[in-house]
Amino acid sequence: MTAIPLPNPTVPGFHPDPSVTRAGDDYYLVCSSFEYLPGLPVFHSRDLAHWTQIGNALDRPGQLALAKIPTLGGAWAPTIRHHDGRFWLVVTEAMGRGSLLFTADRAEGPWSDGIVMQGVSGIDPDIAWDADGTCYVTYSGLRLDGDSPGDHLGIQQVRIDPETGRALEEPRSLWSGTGLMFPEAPHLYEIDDTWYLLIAEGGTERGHAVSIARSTRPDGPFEGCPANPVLSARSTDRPIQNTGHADLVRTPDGGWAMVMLGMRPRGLTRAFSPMGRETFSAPVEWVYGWPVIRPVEPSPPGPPVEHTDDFTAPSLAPEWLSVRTPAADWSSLTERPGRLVVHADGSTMDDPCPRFVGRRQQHQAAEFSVRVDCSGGIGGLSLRIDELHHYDIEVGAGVARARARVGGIGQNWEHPLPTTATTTGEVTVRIETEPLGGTGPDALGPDLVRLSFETDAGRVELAALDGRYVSAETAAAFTGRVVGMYATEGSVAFDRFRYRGEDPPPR
Ligand code: 6LW
Repeated sequence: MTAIPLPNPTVPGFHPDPSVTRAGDDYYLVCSSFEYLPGLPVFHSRDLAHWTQIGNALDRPGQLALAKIPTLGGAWAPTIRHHDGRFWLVVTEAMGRGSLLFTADRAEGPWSDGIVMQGVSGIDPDIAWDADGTCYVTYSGLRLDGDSPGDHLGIQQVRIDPETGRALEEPRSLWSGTGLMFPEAPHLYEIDDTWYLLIAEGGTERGHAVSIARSTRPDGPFEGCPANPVLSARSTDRPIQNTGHADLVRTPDGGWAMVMLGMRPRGLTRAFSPMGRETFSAPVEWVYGWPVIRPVEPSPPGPPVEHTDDFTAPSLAPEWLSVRTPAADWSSLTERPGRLVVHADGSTMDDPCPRFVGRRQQHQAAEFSVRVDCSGGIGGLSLRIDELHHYDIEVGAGVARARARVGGIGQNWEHPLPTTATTTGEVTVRIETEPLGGTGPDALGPDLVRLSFETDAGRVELAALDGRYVSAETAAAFTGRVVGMYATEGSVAFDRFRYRGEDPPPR
């Protein structure tokens, strides 16, 4: 078992379905990204504890076709592997073209344009090779399209030609867990001449679990571990819930570790997770040829984290995200040096392709602020789960406006802007999330979301809203909060973006 202290969360903020691979002394981790571009964030580490985002695997037009992808669809559950001197990445473009295969000489990229894996018709593809070089793709047989969407054929496997992505045979069914619903997230490993099949089952909600089986062959038959599920937080009061969708990796000190997704629900009944599914990790020890994983517990909260962006770099940092369309198509870092200029097309945050550039909320107590020059339009900051669940603070046309949209129901709060602000256009807008900790009826939600603006006449809070309605469970979202700048009219210039986050002690 590794002696490396693995912090939890390991990669905070909405980073679900993690997959990790080792290349020499370097580790690389990727996560799902759904309707966001650029797709599939890529992280690097040398110790599995400290991760730095080094880019996004799918950062060019054409690698992902998201423009018409419905909410919930998009880039689901990648697997990254290093094999034969190359990096390989398989992922499902859910509700789109299906399962895709990408390669790169370096994990930083550039990655290939991607090919559709003909004959792989499910989700959560894994890619593995045997000693002879035969390539196996193992996947969850969940049907998302075709004649009977929602049908589930269990864990499936085909041999493929890795150069063309084409299946070389009809799929076969493999061991599919202990009988819990939704066997998925398979990963295949050869460890000391034994083949292991790791899967998730129980569904990605509070019943999520990790189970494992082993065989002498990569195509089975597999024998399930007598201790399955080997990891789950179901029916416990642990602060970290939904643990599942795991991947195994050897650690620098010769031990083993597992990364997986989890959630940090809060509120009186611990029902709401503002940041959605995040990446966690745990040490693994092997007993009688089976992995033993201790329950995933949160690390003691660290000091506050601060990020600033003055938009002086030639391109946006990799953490910045847009929704379904690339930010480069309608924003500029050169028109007004030191500012991000966003050109509106009339879309708002209620639309599928808003002119929005955001980053993940990564701490339970978070503050986002940005200075807005609204002399040329209307824009501001939005805290977004999706187009039906978002809280916004915007300025322009002489007015500051807070907007709440929950399931399409909307409410606005308005306040005139001081004339100085209207002429200079310079207003700072702010979104703060304040975790609730009490036990009274006012603590049902996970936090309060405060929407305010500030001019030289002072700060005005327009609304303080219940955060449960912009949480993953309420929105039935696979993502989590993304907070960022948007424009709905004209052109709006942003600078002095500030993020400050910290986590209160776990409840
Ligand atoms: C992912 C699958 C899942 O492909 O959700 O609920 C999908 N389980 O493993 C998106 O995260």
